[in-house]
Amino acid sequence: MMKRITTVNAKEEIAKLRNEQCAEDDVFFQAMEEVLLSLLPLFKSDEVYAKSAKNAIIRRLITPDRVIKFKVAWLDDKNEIQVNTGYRVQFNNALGPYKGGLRFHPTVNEGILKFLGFEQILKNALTGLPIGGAKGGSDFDPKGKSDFEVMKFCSAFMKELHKYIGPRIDVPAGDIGVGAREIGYLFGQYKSITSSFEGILTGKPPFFGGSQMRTEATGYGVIYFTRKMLELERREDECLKDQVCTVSGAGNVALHAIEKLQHFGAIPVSCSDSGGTLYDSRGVDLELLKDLKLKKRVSLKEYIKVHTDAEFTPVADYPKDGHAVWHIPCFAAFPCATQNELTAIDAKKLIKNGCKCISEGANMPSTAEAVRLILKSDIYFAPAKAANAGGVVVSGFEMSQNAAMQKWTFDEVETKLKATMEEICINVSETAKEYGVEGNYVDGANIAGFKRVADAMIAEGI
Ligand code: NDP
Ligand code: 2IT
Repeated sequence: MMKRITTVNAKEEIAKLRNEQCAEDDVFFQAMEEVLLSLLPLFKSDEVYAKSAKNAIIRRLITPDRVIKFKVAWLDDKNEIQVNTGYRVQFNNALGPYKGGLRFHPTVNEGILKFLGFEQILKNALTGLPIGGAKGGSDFDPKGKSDFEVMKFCSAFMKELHKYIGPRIDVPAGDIGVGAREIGYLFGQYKSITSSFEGILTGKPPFFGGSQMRTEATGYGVIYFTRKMLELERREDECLKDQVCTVSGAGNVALHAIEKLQHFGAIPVSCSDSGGTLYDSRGVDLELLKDLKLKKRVSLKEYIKVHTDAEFTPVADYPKDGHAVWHIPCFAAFPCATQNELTAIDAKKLIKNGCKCISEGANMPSTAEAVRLILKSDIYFAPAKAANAGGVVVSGFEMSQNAAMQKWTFDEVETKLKATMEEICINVSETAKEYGVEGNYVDGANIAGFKRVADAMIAEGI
């Protein structure tokens, strides 16, 4: 008789892997466990996927194709040699070239990149575009480094990475600590090593073939997704207008989510960085935030020197096991900083304060326990791999433009982004309904993404 994947053997699969791996992999297991548990309704009802045990789809999906780890030696401004570790996790290319961002942050290790690469496979599958899943980066900390040091680090990083990437092989992009500046330096070094001007990265500045609105894409996409979800689930059109919203993070995703919220008449009142949380009850001053965080690259604390009524809560004063930003009453909450930044304590507070909607801009910002609590409440919950797909969607558009030697206008890209985010939302909602978990966008996103990748993996054999 055919072996069916049941709750027991999905969990066995996780336990087996847990034994083989190190503690660094905690976040990877968190991401995997959520997906495997979401897939149970699919395994129960669909014969093709029940056969996935035979095809070893799960085992193949959770094992990266390869993990590339390399030394990055670079010269700082004092002419001293610094050494960091670089990585590229090429996870799965069943649907297209490996695709996913690069993260430069001191916390980066193989486990974090495996979690991000794994999530990226399913996210990219949800976009409907021909892209596989990958992630990379380094434990290099761009904070406090001069422009010149960042350039030298990027050059040293690309000296090794260039061997493994290509427009049809693997196309990295940005993530935490990697924005247009870093992508420019990385592109320049690739070009200088290979003499080839090609689309090996996305998020490039426009003169290197970068797409219009890639910078804004993730943040804008989150808001388009949220509006569609609220329209489908609450049957309300102007659902965000005049509503108080809380946002965490103060980087690329957070600031553009704030921008789009303001565009739709919502009142984003917060943001946060690694130093603490800013609360401005009248609505945040986005121009000032962009100046402080994107141009001057200083702490959010500087904001209250200009707006003296606003409040800044340093991390040291956060509630135990919680984050100040989620304790501000709101209609909708948008975690846009980093993984596990919304805990069970925070979820309870959001529920108690009458929050109606949570949309994840960051990757896996809610802990597993927080997600369980939120799904049991009446909050509409948009999981990261669906809600924050806008960035990689426009990356996919950039790859199309590069391949065709074309340039699309800002409006063209935004129209296509909005349509794609709405399609993803409808697909996730309908998949959840089809598998008997109506309204559960976590299961809907995991099942819809998995089906697309699994179909390709079964079709290609081993
Ligand atoms: P940025 O580097 O532009 O901004 C990150 C922000 O989060 C900064 O404000 C930073 O604070 C804060 N932050 C980072 N790490 C921590 C931490 N450990 N504790 C507290 N605060 C932290 O990154 P992005 O905005 O690009 O990325 C934010 C999230 O969105 C990440 O989860 C990323 O994976 C995800 N994402 C990004 C996409 C993109 O296109 N860029 C696409 C899809 C998802 P500080 O300013 O002090 O450093
Ligand atoms: O997490 C993500 O989706 C990203 N950092 C963007 C990836 C990409 O290739 O644009």
